[in-house]
Amino acid sequence: MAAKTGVLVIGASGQIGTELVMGLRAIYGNDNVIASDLKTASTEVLESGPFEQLDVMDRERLNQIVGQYNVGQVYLLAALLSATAEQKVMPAWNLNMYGLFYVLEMAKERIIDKVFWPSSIAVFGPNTPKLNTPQSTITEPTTVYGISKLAGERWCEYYHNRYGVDVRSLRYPGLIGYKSNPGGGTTDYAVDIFHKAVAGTPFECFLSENTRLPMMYMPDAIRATIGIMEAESEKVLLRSSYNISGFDFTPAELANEIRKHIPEFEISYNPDFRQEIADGWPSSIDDSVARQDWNWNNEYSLEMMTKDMLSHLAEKVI
Ligand code: NAD
Ligand code: AKB
Repeated sequence: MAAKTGVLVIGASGQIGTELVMGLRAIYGNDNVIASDLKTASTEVLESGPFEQLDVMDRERLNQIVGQYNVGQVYLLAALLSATAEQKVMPAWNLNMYGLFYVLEMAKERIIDKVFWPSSIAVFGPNTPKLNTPQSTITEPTTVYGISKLAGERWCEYYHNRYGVDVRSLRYPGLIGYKSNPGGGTTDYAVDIFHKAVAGTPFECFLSENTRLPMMYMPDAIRATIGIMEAESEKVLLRSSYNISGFDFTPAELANEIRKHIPEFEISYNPDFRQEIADGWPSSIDDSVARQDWNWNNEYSLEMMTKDMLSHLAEKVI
């Protein structure tokens, strides 16, 4: 049988997908990486390779695309994130769980070979140790998003142990990138703040000034994602999900970092319902298990990320 050369990204028009598709195309070739989403993709994604409109809940269409492109690997990014999920509880649960089941079932049936599915720091909750949160610790999430991610982790491990499914997963912290806007999370402020800073507009933050959260710059997140998928199977010892970490900061610290480049930048604080979500999450993450098992290493610091974000966004404004 011919090798399955297709790589399908589901949810490719979102914050991560927009950048992951381009990273995968650089490795596997433009024609082999199929972007798919409910909504259309960025110009860069549309112009560089195939795009298919897909609702992951439509199993027939999913099967058809997988067959048509001889898909071996699926990156499943479609989900409702923490803030949106609190407004749309059942739709979030259904998408976040059934999307995963449909893809895991295809892997169980050996229609596809390998699955990437992202978890989140949202699997932790208010009873979890907040500082340097370890890989294995209390996971008692209090949001529908966190509950769906924790259940997803358990199902990934179950499908691996019971059916030999090659599924790999990372608990992403809040991700920051300049190529696309975030899609309804609690960490979104850390992207929005840069757009306001570059536009010369004051920023009103929906989290309080001292809310410390773990974050990561998108290039590191893309490297980690492709890194765990490329790692030898024997090295991926955890088939639930790995902690990964970049850096952590509070809104006030991020504003100060931005002021090193834009001294007149102004920030004010008006916490809303997302504050409670953030208060239940860790402040920093211990990712030593990922470092040990498959050699994960982050590259970007808060300082490097801030400089890079501002220079790329300034180019867009010009
Ligand atoms: P996003 O909201 O920006 O993108 C999700 C994409 O999925 C959107 O383009 C949306 O149109 C698409 N989508 C929604 N419903 C769909 C459906 N039924 N069928 C097909 N596509 C559908 O999210 P993101 O930030 O890119 O996150 C991707 C994944 O990573 C999610 O599972 C999320 O939980 C996880 N994650 C993200 C972060 C982060 O900071 N961005 C952190 C932790 C985990
Ligand atoms: C969110 O805020 O919902 C996401 C996440 C950390 O999972 N960015």
